[in-house]
Amino acid sequence: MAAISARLRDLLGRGRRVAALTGAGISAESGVPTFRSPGGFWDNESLLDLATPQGFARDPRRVWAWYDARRRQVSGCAPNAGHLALASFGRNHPDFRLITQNVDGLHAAAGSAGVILLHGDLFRVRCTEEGTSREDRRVPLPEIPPRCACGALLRPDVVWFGEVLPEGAMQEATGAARRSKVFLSIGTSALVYPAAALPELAKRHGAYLVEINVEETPLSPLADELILGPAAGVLPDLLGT
Ligand code: BV8
Repeated sequence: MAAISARLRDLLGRGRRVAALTGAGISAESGVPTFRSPGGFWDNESLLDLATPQGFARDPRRVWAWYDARRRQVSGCAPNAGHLALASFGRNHPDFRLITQNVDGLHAAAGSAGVILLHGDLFRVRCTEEGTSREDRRVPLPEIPPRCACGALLRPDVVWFGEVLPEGAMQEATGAARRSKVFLSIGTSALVYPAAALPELAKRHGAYLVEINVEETPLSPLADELILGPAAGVLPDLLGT
């Protein structure tokens, strides 16, 4: 098992003002492909065709075929020990804040409450005319691309590249990062902004910055502690849950 310092164990034992940012890596052991690892989502599809408003405008059918396939894939996945450890830690520490870039809903499925969703939700859709958003868990979708009752195209209610993040979520996330005494960056390549700026922000405000990943990332040199290992194996030990 990966080495964990006595200092970190002491800080987490006290458990005050802990915050965590998760990325696709925490869902890898649930069977959800990551984006940038080999065999990941971006492997054979281009980012710009699938995760941008321009790509959607150009070919909504192609984008929805990709999201429908992801919805189907994710609906067959269950939270893993990493998700469950964070949910348990959150129940025992009311000031714990969990921030995620993931849209797979596995933190909520594991029992985490109040998850800050930076990039939206795979199982919510938004009307391109009315702007209204609602839950839609139909798998597979009955028609591609799906349409609103008003006749307009529906889009996935996620944040694409070039789109601003939900204002409330970003405010909550930056507040949590500033206040944190321990900031855990878990399973993220730390490449996508503004989410990737959160660990740096936490550190600037005095947090003990911990990175949990199976490989080093651009964040690693800044981290006070790097724990190399799979999240599902590291987190139950690290969080004592
Ligand atoms: C924004 C959609 C303001 C939802 C995603 C030019 C023009 C416009 C913007 C930009 C620009 N240049 C840069 C930007 C900013 C841009 C950006 O950061 N680009 C990067 C690529 C350089 N950001 C944006 O556009 C954001 N908006 O800035 O708005 C603005 C507006 C207009 C103009 C200018 C600025 C929007 C960002 C959100 C994009 N949407 N997805 C979806 O369909 O999912 S991002 C996509 O990447 C995913 O959502 C994911 O959340 C995110 C980050 O990826 P990770 O989660 O880190 O996953 P990844 O595969 O990369 O890494 C997995 C990691 O896990 C690896 O490190 C691996 O080692 C590790 N791992 C694997 N297995 C395990 C593990 N770790 C632990 N255990 C394991 N078992």
